[in-house]
Amino acid sequence: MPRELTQNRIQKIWVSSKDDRSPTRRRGAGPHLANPPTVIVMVGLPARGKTYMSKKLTRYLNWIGIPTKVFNVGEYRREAVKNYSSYDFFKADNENAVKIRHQCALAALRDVKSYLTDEGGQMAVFDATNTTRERRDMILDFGSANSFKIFFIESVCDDPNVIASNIMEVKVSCPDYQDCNKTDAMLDFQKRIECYKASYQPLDPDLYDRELSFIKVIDVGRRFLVNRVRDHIQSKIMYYLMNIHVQPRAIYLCRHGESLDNLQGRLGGDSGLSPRGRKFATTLARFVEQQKPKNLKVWSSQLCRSIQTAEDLGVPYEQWKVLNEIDAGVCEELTYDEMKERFPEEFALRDEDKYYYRYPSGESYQDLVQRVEPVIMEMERQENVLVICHQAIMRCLLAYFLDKSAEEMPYLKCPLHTVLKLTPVAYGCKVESIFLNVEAVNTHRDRPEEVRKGPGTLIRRNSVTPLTSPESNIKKPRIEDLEEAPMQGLNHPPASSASLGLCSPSHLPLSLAGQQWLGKVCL
Ligand code: ADP
Ligand code: FDP
Ligand code: F6P
Repeated sequence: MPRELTQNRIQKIWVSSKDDRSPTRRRGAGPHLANPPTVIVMVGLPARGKTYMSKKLTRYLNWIGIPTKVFNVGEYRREAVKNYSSYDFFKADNENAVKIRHQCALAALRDVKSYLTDEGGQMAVFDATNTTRERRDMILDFGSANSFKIFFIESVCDDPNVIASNIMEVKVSCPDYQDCNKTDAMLDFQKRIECYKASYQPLDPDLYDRELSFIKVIDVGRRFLVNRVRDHIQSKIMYYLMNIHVQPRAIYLCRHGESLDNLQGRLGGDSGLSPRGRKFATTLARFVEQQKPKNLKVWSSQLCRSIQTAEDLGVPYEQWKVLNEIDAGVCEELTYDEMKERFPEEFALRDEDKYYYRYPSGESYQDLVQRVEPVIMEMERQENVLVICHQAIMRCLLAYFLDKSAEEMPYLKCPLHTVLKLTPVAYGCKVESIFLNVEAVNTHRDRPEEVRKGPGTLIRRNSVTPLTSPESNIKKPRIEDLEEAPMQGLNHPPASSASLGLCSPSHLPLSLAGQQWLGKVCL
């Protein structure tokens, strides 16, 4: 008997009547992946951009709807050993430190396992050096024991200038060097790298690692080596990594000038600019002249108000249909009040779950993310870009750059006549909001108070890392309880130690070459 189908009221998707649950209560609620969860394992010497790529990739995967989290073993190590004093800690013959580092890796893997099995995660990024075969074999065993796919990303770069500038940009100001001047921090970090080099075994595509799935990013993306990419998401990751770059640049986002429909509070439509909207267009042209971004690429949508705004810049620009505003379907050209009156149920449903809500015969924010993904990919490839778009589209783009969750995205504030200038810095983006001093109507409608107070149905989708989360319920100083019985898939002793799975903090010394162990027994 064919199962009866009903239409899900929020997303307007046909589902079996037994399964008419809110999209937010379904695991992930992103693209339907039939795949088992994947652990992305970073590989490479320190200061090779592993954390940079981990965070950026995680932000992208979350944004496309795949719940992903980074597990940075450095944070676990800093949690375990509070007072870092020198590179001695990373020497291969510092046996106790070797044990601690192994314990930290196990603690992080344990959190990876909980995230992927109990917390709805789909991808976990295991961000450590993972420079030895022994470590990688342990991770592969962990993957097999838990039925997780393992995908390695190795960064290989030997250009001393790149390494020095990476250390300067992020390492000298990291917590390890908080009481240290930059020159000493630089020297210590370089010696730390030498410690790792002594035992580094790069992934070997010809022999030892030929069956593994991996991508090697060589010389900051100048070349790539791709081995046994096995599924859709792995190839998406590969494509993404091939498009990103680290050149300094600015991304300018703004909406078209105020339109005639904006003046009346009408959704969508294709009206032209109001007189104030025209003034904004000329002011934007002056703003661009003052900023003088080199080789600026200008993109607009294919709607009249956005094209009129771009035309006034007097520079070549590209029109993208995918940048057109959200399609409000049967509600196009209504005001919010008219929509509430004519389609009260739809109006309430949108407030209930604005990210997933799809207008009848129209689109949702979730649809927009799929639609603008090629724009994001192209923005990653470009250097200076100005995108003239629309309220909902700008929110989607902004959510990607600022790592905002699905819950926050549809309520991000993107006022008319205001340019947001995004400048990539270290692991994120600096944002400047520049109002161009031309008055405009306010088109922002907040989530009503009564809905906000109701039970939170939306899933979190942003990429917090366990030990750096501002939320205390996510922070877990996990290193303290390492004497617990090792969990399945994590009880593999390193070749050099008979039973590391059983090594509890009580087996560790009170102090290591200049460091202080802050595990339970030593406090
Ligand atoms: P790691 O995690 O390997 O110790 P980080 O990610 O902390 O290194 O280093 C950040 C720096 O790496 C940034 O300055 C960034 O510009 C740079 N970077 C990003 N991608 C790469 C890459 N593929 N190769 C080398 N450096 C990179
Ligand atoms: P990070 O620079 O990101 O802090 O420097 C290497 C390092 O990462 C150390 O902090 C950290 O202890 C280590 O990597 C974790 O990786 P391994 O367990 O592979 O050494
Ligand atoms: O009101 C301007 C506008 O760009 C409309 O065209 C569009 O439907 C709306 O904003 C999107 O914003 P929201 O998702 O908050 O309704």
